[in-house]
Amino acid sequence: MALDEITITKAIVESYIEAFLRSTDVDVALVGAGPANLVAAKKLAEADARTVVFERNLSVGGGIWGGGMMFPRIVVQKEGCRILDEFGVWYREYEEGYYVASSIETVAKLTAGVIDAGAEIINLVAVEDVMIREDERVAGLVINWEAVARTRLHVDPLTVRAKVVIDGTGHDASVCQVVQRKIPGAKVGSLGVPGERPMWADVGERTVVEVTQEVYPGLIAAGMAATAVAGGPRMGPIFGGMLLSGEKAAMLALEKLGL
Ligand code: 48F
Repeated sequence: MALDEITITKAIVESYIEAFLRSTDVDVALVGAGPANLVAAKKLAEADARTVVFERNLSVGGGIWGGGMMFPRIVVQKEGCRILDEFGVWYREYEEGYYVASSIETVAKLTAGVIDAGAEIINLVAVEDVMIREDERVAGLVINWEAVARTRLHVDPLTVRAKVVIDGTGHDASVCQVVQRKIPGAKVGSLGVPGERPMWADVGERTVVEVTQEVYPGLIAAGMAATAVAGGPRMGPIFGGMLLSGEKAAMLALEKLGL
């Protein structure tokens, strides 16, 4: 078969644009494709919520890849293994209650789970702002190519309407920060995004799940973003809390959607 470059070009552009257009009006828009949001996206899509994840980097997976100090392994405590099982991630017990998994397998299988459940993942697109409405609730996202942000080109963004937004942007809590900064009088969470505290794995892991919540009307914080909003401690390369936080964020979003 003779190959035509223009057919290849059209196949790529048309199929991408179709997916992109489907993603402009959704039930849940998730910002960041780290572990918390990958778990949340799978659960949402499984419950038939129209779901899109925006990730500014080329690769999804956030802080999973690097494991601990570039040793590509993650530790998950007993409570989180249920979620690894759901995604089919292999792990072994290291010591009682501590389980270890490959970072690479974890990213691959979480990502495959999201896609198989029917959610869209859009990479290379950064969320730079939110849309708000009369009642000041978050009503969607303002997006642009990450390349535009990195090259500081003056290019206006586009928008996505969403009934619920989940900030899973990790330590930066970048969506929560935007809301806190740009909406006069807004208080995101009860403290207004003070940022995370130094490391304390035990407390950090429990806190991240407890503080996963709607932090502003229409905006749920998950994973490290939830910790940053609540001023909880960081926990390092143990990931059970992130997985369980994602599960809780999805449950809260589904409650809001009535699904
Ligand atoms: O940081 P990240 O992995 O989020 P998480 O789910 O997990 C935290 C852990 O990885 C680790 C930890 C574990 O104990 O402490 O840090 O809370 O992933 C966040 C993702 O969000 C993307 C970013 O590139 C990363 O992949 N991201 C951040 N800001 C934006 C964004 C943005 N404005 N637009 C789109 N993506």
